[in-house]
Amino acid sequence: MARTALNNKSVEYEFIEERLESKSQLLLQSNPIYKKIPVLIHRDKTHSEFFIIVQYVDDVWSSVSPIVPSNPYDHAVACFWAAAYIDEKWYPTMRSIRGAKGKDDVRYQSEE
Ligand SMILES: N[C@@H](CCC(=O)N[C@@H](CS)C(=O)NCC(=O)O)C(=O)O
Repeated sequence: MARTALNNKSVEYEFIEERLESKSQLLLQSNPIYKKIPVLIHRDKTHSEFFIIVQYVDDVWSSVSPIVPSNPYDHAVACFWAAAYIDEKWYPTMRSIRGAKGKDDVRYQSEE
């Protein structure tokens, strides 16, 4: 889903698959607190947590296809639903699918 933000902005990036059963050194170094994906590496700085990445992408490429509302109330509502939906629904669902299928997961690295 963080990838959708980059695609929405037509940002070119390198997409790196991550095997969550044996996390790479790059992931562990990039997100030492949570050790989770997604992670965005941009200009040698790392960003983690889906909605923080989306907001960062929206801020950096602000002139293209805005994602997060600028109106403070609408912004707060978007943050509320992003947190509630993504953390409580999306990731648990992805975890159960991954558990069922033994699938890999991913992280992204912007090329800009
Ligand atoms: N709160 C995080 C949740 C990220 C998350 O749960 N990622 C899962 C992939 S679906 C993960 O990396 N799981 C590996 C693990 O829990 O060790 C976010 O918003 O990005």
